[in-house]
Amino acid sequence: MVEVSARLRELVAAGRDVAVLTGAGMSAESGVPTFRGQGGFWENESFEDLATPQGFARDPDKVWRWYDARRRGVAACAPNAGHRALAEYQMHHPGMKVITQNIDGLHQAAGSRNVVELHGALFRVRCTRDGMARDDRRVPLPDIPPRCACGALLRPDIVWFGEALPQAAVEAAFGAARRAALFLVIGTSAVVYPAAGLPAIASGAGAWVVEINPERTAISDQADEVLRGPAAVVLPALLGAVPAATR
Ligand code: BJW
Repeated sequence: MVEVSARLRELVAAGRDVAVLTGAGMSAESGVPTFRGQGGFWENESFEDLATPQGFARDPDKVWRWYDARRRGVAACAPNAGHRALAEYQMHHPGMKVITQNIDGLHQAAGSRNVVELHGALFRVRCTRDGMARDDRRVPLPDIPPRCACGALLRPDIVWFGEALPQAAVEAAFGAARRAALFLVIGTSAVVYPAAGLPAIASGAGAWVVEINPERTAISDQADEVLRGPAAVVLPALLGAVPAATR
């Protein structure tokens, strides 16, 4: 049973200017590991080695072996009930904006449209010579490290620490946060910027900010409402209550 305020119920039913920001916890129940905390990637791995341009320059083989393993892991995962609830809600409210820090593509696999990917995509590669990106769903990769047809190294099309986020995605995300009447922050520890700044932008522009997370986070105190629980349980309960007339 998920207790929600009357205000939240009204905003969900109205479905106007709804935006969501998702993080690794969104995909936890699909079997994709999170980054921080128990069992998270950064518990046993060094992000400096695996998720920085310097780490890649030092040892592209090591970085690619890690990403190849993650590609294999995610390829075996499916969207969970939380992804599906968001996608279904968006079908009834096409203006809803899904902004994600996740690179796993599970929102799209569930049917969400126009997903704003702030940190790139796991199944996309980019040439280190000309910067051209393209989809690459081969699992496992036949060669590590993979090379472009031009002979240059390919890299994952993912935003590593210290790198700029894609400009179009940043503009779309900040625009949606400024316009939002309801802003859901789902499954993120909210410590990685600039994404972690979006709830404050939304709040400053008048949105009702709701955190959905089983644990307390860096933005819990800023949220207008907190729903403590896993995304795959809370989202169907919250968004499944769309009034019959709008279904
Ligand atoms: C559940 C659940 C369930 C569990 N249901 N919930 C301002 C202040 C301080 C520092 C900075 C700043 N601005 C920039 C920085 C530096 C840096 C940064 O933020 N560092 C901080 C860590 C201190 N930011 C950057 O470097 C960014 N770049 C940048 O700012 O560039 C500036 C620039 C401009 C112009 C030119 C050049 C540069 C880039 C950040 C890129 C982040 N990339 C990563 C890794 C990519 C590698 C990969 O994935 O392969 O993206 S880091 C990692 O963290 C990943 C994630 O997207 C990101 C966020 O993590 P997330 O999603 O929050 O996951 P967790 O694990 O932290 O949390 C999971 C949550 O789920 C928990 O709360 C659980 O409780 C919850 N949960 N089960 C719901 N079932």
